[in-house]
Amino acid sequence: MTASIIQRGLRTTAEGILTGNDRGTYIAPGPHQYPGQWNWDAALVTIGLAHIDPPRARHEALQLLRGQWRDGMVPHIVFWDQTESYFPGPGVWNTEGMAGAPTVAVTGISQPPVLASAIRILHERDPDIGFLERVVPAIEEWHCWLDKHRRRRSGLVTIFHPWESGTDNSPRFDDALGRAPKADRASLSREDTRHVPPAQRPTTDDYQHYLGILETLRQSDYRPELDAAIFAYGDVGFTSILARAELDLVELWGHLGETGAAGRMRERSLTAALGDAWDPATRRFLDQDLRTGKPVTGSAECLSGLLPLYAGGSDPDQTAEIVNALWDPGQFGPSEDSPWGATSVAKTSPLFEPARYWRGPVWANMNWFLVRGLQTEGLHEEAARLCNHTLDLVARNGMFEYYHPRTGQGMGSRDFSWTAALTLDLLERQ
Ligand code: 2M8
Repeated sequence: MTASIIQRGLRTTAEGILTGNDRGTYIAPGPHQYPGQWNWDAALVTIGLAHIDPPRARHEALQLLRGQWRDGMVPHIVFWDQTESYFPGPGVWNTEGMAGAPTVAVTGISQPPVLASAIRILHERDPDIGFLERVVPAIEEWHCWLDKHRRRRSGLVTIFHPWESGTDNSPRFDDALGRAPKADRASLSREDTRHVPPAQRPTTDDYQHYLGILETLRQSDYRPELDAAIFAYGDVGFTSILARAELDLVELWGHLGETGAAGRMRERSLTAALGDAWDPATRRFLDQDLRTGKPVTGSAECLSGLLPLYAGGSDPDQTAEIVNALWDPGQFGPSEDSPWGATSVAKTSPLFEPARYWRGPVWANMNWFLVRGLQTEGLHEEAARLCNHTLDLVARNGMFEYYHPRTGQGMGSRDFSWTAALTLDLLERQ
């Protein structure tokens, strides 16, 4: 088959998936399992829709912002369907009536802020000043909230729950999670393992901790002080995504005739925090556990530690190190017995599990962030290589939530929205 026929096929499939997952009020992450609008999923979907249906893309972004809390926080899930077929659903989060909560049911925590970057891509495809006037001030409020409430002095952005990272059961959280309270096993009514084999999902023990943290957060209406949060984790991945989003927000303010000076200052401070997170011994950017006050050495083995490349926050030496790790067959890169990358955990790590969720499988969104980072650094050949590698994986195996690095087999949810959306974007970046 010629390349153009394959590309056309990918485009048609991706469009079909986004249409199929469209619930009207929002686009679900997949056909089953995730009945709600997830924060960074919605932003990534907006990027895909920018190429095929800009008005629908604008709708998706506006809907996500309808879930914004009065203090500026944009939640990790907006439960448009009020369903309990997801655990933990709106009845567990129970935000209704809390001070500052939106009228729609939502969660009390956030997720990586990709939205400004998505809207910049959308605006480049299909400018709409009226839309920017609605969304840019709202995103500014969200970024201000993160700056004010989730940063200790000039440190990394602090997350209060592994779910805020988007890379939920990444092994870098194991120690901090292990110290967190545990909910009763009987209080779990997991729905995820009805859809996906348990071996591909977080363990019951993980879920007990997830719920334990949620219960503690709920006691303070999800707004504990930084020093009181039971799980307080400085996240290089989240910080990198925010740093990039700040730059994109400044650009968007420019279209509205404003300087966006505050965003530029925040971006400088975030990039400086990333610089401080560089560890010369492991030659990696390391997360920081605020409860122990120590860097998390295990984060050196996780792909999110390469995201300063996406932020433009690495110097030439660090960039070379990241690119090397990305392709190194012993680390995150393709190898003879494991031809698909980038793995979410380094293959040499004792914690690498090729089929378990964020502990080894390949994810299209992580590859997309890295493609964007390589492009920004002017490493166009490397960017094209990773872009084509990702499209090849998707073309051979379908648009899944994540992929087995040895076989390329799709796992988790089939017909996954962000994989479809980012395929559309990657096709434009080839
Ligand atoms: C996964 O997270 C949710 C909890 O938020 C879950 O496992 O139930 C993660 O992959 C997250 O990054 C993603 O946004 C969400 C929906 O796709 O699923």
